[in-house]
Amino acid sequence: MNLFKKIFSKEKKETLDKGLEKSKTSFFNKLSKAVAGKSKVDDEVLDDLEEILISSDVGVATTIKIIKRIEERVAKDKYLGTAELDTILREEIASLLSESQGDDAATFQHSDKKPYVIMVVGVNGVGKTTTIGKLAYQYKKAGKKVILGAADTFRAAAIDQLQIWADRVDIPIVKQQMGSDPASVAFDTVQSAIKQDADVVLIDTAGRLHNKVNLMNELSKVKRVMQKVTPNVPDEVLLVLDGSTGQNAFEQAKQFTAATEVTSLAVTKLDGTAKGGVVIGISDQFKIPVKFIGVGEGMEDLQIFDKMEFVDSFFKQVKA
Ligand SMILES: Nc1nc2c(ncn2[C@@H]2O[C@H](COP(=O)(O)OP(=O)(O)OP(=O)(O)O)[C@@H](O)[C@H]2O)c(=O)[nH]1
Ligand SMILES: [Mg+2]
Repeated sequence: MNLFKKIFSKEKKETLDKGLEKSKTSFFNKLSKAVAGKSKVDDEVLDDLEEILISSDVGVATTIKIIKRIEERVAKDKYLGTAELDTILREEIASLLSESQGDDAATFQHSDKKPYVIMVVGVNGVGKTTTIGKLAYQYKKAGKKVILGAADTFRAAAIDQLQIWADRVDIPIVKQQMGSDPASVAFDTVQSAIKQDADVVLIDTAGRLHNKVNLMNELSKVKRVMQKVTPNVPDEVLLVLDGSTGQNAFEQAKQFTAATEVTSLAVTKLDGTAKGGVVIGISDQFKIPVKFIGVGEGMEDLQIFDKMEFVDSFFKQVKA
């Protein structure tokens, strides 16, 4: 089932272009400085490019990969003009993303299994609750019946915030008091979804507990307890990462993927940051599909991550 492609397609290339503007401007400004007065891609240009990619938060490992590929092309073609560097970089980044994201990552596919349970995880402040709200809005718009589960019981404000999204999107929410057992909230939510024949369940979770081990244990427990209602849930564990934190986002991805099975990623706050390159590194390093990107705080500011569109937008000429 290709649910989101349809809704997201006519869309909002403009929002993406605008969101990536800072990342692009910063990247291409540095790049044009590096090649100023040079006609040929030589070792010095490659060194500069390496630095630029790293400072754009692409990450060291992915940067090395990209540089190596360009070196190979330089070696093969003997002469590579700096004028072509943009095009070549674009090709290499696009092929890197294709390798790591597969071909259908741009669609949000899931089976018609009911209810389809998505557990949303990530450290505090990355945009979990907001992403849930935006997703719920898209599902609702697509005619799906959605239920939210307020399994972040660590703070009262967290429950209130999810309630605000439920009201805004006009969908039901299952919640308990602050401090109650998150697993019990998740259990109730899935049970209620089955009773109401809902299509999609979105479970919000806490990003902050007394320590990391507690958090990971809690997430495992939430999963285990939901499975008492119906086997093989959650269908997705969506890890939300804050793109504006650059290298921290890498660290978080490392920790979460080590502790729990993450099936997809959402990278938020790509608007207004110069660290958009982080998406390239994260896709390449974790081999987990980046399904969504957040480009603003509003209900509509969530996009399917389309790797080609992303590259297009990134390399679209920035006005000087
Ligand atoms: N600019 C921008 N802001 C965002 C985006 N996504 C979320 N935010 C903002 O980031 C802040 C934190 O978002 P939340 O959704 O509360 O984050 P959370 O992960 O649920 O945080 P905790 O519940 O504290 O763990 C809010 O002010 C959001 O409006 C985005 O894509 N772009
Ligand atoms: Mg939250």
